[in-house]
Amino acid sequence: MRKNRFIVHVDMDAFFASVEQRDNPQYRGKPVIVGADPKSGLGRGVVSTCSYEARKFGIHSAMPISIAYRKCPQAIFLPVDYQKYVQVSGQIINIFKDFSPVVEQVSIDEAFLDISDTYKMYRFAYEACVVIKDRIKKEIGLTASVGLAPTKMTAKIASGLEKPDGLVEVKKENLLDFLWPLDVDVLWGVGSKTKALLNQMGIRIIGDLAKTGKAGLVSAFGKNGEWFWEMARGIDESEVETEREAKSISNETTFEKDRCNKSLIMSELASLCEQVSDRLREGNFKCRTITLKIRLEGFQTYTRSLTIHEPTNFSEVLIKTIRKLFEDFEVKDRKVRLVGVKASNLSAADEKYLFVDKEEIKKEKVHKAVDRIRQKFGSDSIHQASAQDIMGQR
Ligand code: TTP
Ligand code: MG
Repeated sequence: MRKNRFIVHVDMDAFFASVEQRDNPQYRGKPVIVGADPKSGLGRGVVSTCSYEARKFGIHSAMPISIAYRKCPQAIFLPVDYQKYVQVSGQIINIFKDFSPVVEQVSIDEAFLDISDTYKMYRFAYEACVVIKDRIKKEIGLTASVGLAPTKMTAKIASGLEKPDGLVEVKKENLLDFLWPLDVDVLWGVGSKTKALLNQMGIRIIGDLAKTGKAGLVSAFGKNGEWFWEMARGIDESEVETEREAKSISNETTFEKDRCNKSLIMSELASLCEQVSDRLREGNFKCRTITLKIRLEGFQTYTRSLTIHEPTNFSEVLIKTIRKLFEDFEVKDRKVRLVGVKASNLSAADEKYLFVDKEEIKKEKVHKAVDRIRQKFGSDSIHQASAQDIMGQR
């Protein structure tokens, strides 16, 4: 029989805002909002996060900054100091590595640890979690919320239950009692559409799912249906992945004013393609799927994707694909508020593909040379001639 698993999920509390409160004692105990410049209520862009004091005013991540300003004009508004938070994140990950070599960083402030083989020096896995929290508090000066459970998904749910500064353990023998009363939308893969469908089928809590036949769930939701059925029985074999690969690379821009001039929008998209292409090459990736994101005035957001045959990290291929997606998207007379470009379906750039012709190899060399020039003289010093050509074809 498989040994007991002890999976830990750690999620820092109000991460960006807590770092700012740590570094500026005068902000402690006050509503702090990290994100776009509110410009006295006229600002564009969104809230990245806010302190728990600000949450009492109904403010949350991804809320337009203008609305946050309206709800709490007296709050302390701060810009995102991403570099600082990345550095703090690295220090926290180093602490985790003292507890287990099996650490999976999920985002800037979140990680899974598998402590099944290493917790014994603390006697109990729960005790190891207490020490993890203590060390983060003493050495980093921040609070974290921790979930401990036999499966990854349950550990993640548990860490969110008693935020901030929470610690929740779900024991193997209590797993189903813990899961069954919870709303189905806590499950990975259940978004608002799936939730509505499940509700139509009379399934509201995980316990309802457990009573539903596997075949019915699979016919309604395909592979996900199988996963829902397993989850409802506490079956989740997913492992903590030590070397998690980047799943996608994306860049986006919110315009200062909503735009309807198509050539200006396309020019911004071309520049985003260049940024994504740079980041792909920096990470030694190629992508096959390219996604255009458009947010119109009024906040309706659309995405359109194309998967190409040959993996690429060339900006001109990204631009050509995005251009096609943009032309096929009917903006009509509507104004555009935000555009984004995402590269996914990633593979290692070094992977050798059959039938790569000499022309491709030559292009690769040109791109590498352009990268070197950009590194030396700055990113605006040189643009792909072909990127300009594509722009010029309008
Ligand atoms: P979260 O862990 O989702 O949020 P949080 O740490 O601020 O608060 P909580 O106590 O609820 O965990 O995200 C971590 C950081 O990622 C957050 O501090 C800021 C950033 N972030 C954004 O920039 N935009 C977003 O929409 C979200 C959700 C997070
Ligand atoms: Mg967090």
